[in-house]
Amino acid sequence: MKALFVHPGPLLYTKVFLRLEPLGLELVAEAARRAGHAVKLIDLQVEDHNDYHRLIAQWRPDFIAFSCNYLANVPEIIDLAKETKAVLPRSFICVGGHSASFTARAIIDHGEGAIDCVLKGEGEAGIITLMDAVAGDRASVAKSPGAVAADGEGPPPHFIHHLDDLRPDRDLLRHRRKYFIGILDPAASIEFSRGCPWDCSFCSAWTFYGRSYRLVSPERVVEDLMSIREPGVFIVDDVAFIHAKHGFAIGEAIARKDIRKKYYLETRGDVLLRNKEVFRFWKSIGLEYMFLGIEAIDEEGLRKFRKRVCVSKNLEALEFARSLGIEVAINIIADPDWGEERFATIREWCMEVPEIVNISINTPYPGTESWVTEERHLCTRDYRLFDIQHAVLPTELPLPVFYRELLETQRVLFRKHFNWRSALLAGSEALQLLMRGQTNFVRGMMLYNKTYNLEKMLSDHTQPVSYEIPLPPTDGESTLKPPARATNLYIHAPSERASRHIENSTEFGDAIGRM
Ligand code: B12
Ligand code: SF4
Repeated sequence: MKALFVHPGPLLYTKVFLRLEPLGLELVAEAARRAGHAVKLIDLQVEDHNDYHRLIAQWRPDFIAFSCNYLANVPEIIDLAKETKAVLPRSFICVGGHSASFTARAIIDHGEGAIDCVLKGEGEAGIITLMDAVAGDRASVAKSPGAVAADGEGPPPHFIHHLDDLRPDRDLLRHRRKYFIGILDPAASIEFSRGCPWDCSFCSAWTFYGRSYRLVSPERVVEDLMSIREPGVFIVDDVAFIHAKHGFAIGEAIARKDIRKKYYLETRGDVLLRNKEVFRFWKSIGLEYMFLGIEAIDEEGLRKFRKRVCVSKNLEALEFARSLGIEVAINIIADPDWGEERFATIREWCMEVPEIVNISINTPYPGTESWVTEERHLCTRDYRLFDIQHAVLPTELPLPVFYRELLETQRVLFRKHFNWRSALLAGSEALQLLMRGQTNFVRGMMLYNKTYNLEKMLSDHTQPVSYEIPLPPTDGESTLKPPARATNLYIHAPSERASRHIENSTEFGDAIGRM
């Protein structure tokens, strides 16, 4: 079959701070290619809908697969599927990815016949069986593992056998120089591990992968890295280097091969403190930027999110990262019940720390525990607003005042960051980027005010809504109180505690862990 894999358009962040290669889709596409299908990939973060329609008209694929990691992309994907079905009525259209897995039935319903199937879970595992069913007996589609179709649902999705078996088809991308993260421009993405053994209430990484945590071997990582041409590398792992041994083994293999890259990764404060030597070593081989999900600066907030880490540990982690000379970005979650005073306190705190601070808004997501435990009612069901930059729960302050405070806080932080960047621009790195023809980073910075703008944020709430996110369940499940295990949220079934590869000291060892 001729199979087209499609990544939807840009998100708010993507326009300013980063735009990453669609690694998950490259992996799924490569699995299909290896099974003998002709494969193409289009990324609408860097191409537009006209390019998509032109490709559809010229190549006339039999199988079109959309990647839907983010809820905010759901309406775009549904409209594209409908437009495609109108011109290629015999094509088979499927949607997969993180968010699609948690909203599968709703996506089929919104599609009104245009979407033949949602494939839940890890795409590499399910795509071949699904494509075999499509090429052979379409009536058996609904029996494929992970498949949800109008006429039924298959058994739960399988895990792939081993992460080392996977290869992303990096050559499928037509505009590789368009991917960047901050000053790492251009940047490629790579995976060292998959899944997360923690269970924060606002996050769906653990419910998607059944709280499993699997590793790619150092040999395989190095092989993949050697095929990457970009000087910058974004490590996509939810929590990098949970296991010191694994982190060292990869780092040493990289040093032996003398691979020189600049890296960006995300991790937790407690992991950073527990594995200091690993991060120190990684600094010596090119680790330049790190993202720490701090989320709250008070114990109550951390407890609410079930981060299983305390404020003092997070602050100690920041100290340590600073001492290594790594540039750190952190995230703080603003709650819709915040008032002006709370924003002012956060602004003050953020100005005191040298880190780049990102502020997101507490947003319950399908697949997270907060989705079923949140007692406040959603004030919008527009998928496009579920991007943690818009308030989907009622705000205590009038909405325009809440956004004014939020944007003011973000702007203060951006200016703090941008001043520093401006200095760079005048002299060194950014200028070098421009001279090499890499304009992503500089262009992103220039789009900041246009993207993060009060009028625009407010008008986003008044747009006509074609598709509404389904409401959280009300039949008993919604009475779950943390730390109750929301077992029926899982996409991949959870495995035994022993297979989660996490040390007791991390999970249960401190005061927060027992709460
Ligand atoms: C990079 C990234 C981003 C980037 C995206 C940049 C870009 N597009 O250029 C940025 C920073 C913008 C971002 C933002 C957000 N992200 Co994010 N992000 C990631 C991250 C770190 C890596 C994604 C990745 O490449 N993964 C590796 C590949 C291999 O996995 P994958 O893409 O999921 O693909 C697999 C499956 O999903 C599936 N699949 C994917 N596509 C398809 C297609 C088909 C047809 C099929 C069958 C299967 C399939 O198969 C793939 C292979 O197994 C993940 C964490 C992670 N480790 O996955 C979080 C993650 C996806 N993000 C998440 C979240 C919550 C967000 C945010 C809401 C806030 C936040 N906490 O960061 C925002 C808001 C986005 C929005 N506006 O809606 C969640 C889940 C999203 C959700 N729907 O619940 C994740 C899992 C992180 C987490 N632990 O919370 N994110
Ligand atoms: S540690 Fe990070 S990835 Fe893991 S559950 Fe918590 S927020 Fe999600």
